[in-house]
Amino acid sequence: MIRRLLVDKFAVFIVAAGLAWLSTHAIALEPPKGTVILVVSGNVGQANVGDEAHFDKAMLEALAQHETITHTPWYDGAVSFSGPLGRAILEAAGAEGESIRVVALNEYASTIPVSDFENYDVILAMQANGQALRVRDQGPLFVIYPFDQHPELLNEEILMRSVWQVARIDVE
Ligand SMILES: Nc1nc2c(c(=O)[nH]1)N[C@H]1C(S)=C(S)[C@@H](COP(=O)(O)O)O[C@H]1N2
Ligand SMILES: [Mo]
Repeated sequence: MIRRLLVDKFAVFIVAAGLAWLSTHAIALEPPKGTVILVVSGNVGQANVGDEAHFDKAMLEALAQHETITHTPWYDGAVSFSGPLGRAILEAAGAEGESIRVVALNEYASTIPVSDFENYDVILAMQANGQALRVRDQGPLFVIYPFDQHPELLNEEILMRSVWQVARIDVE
């Protein structure tokens, strides 16, 4: 009887330890199968290619998609942008840092405090009005802040962080 009780207690302990481990360790990031469109480097805990976290389109689409309907300096009228939240990408990469360096295909780069992604629903838009953003329309990824929802964001500092044709993120 005592022995049975101890075995049960041990089983409960193992399950609890397992749950505690899961809650602090994200599911491992699978290696990309398709063309890589985003490389997250620097302080990443979920590297899947060397010491970097590489994402193909399907991997970014597998993250929860967020829609932001807003006016921007780049389009006429309000546009519906959609894509993963910046903080979801950082979480998937296991990123740990205060700021990120967001680098575009043409090497334009801008530093974004990670707090922006915590304070606002900033997305890396993959679509505008339901159409995939091609490189010629500022894709494949465009950092979009929710300007209409937070008019205080419409300033030069945030516009500089609105990097289009994003290719890499370095976690600093
Ligand atoms: N890829 C890329 N994104 C970029 C830039 C750039 O040159 N390349 N310029 C930034 C700056 S400095 C600003 S103010 C805004 C607006 O640029 P625009 O006035 O040329 O549209 O986009 C930002 N995003
Ligand atoms: Mo700018």
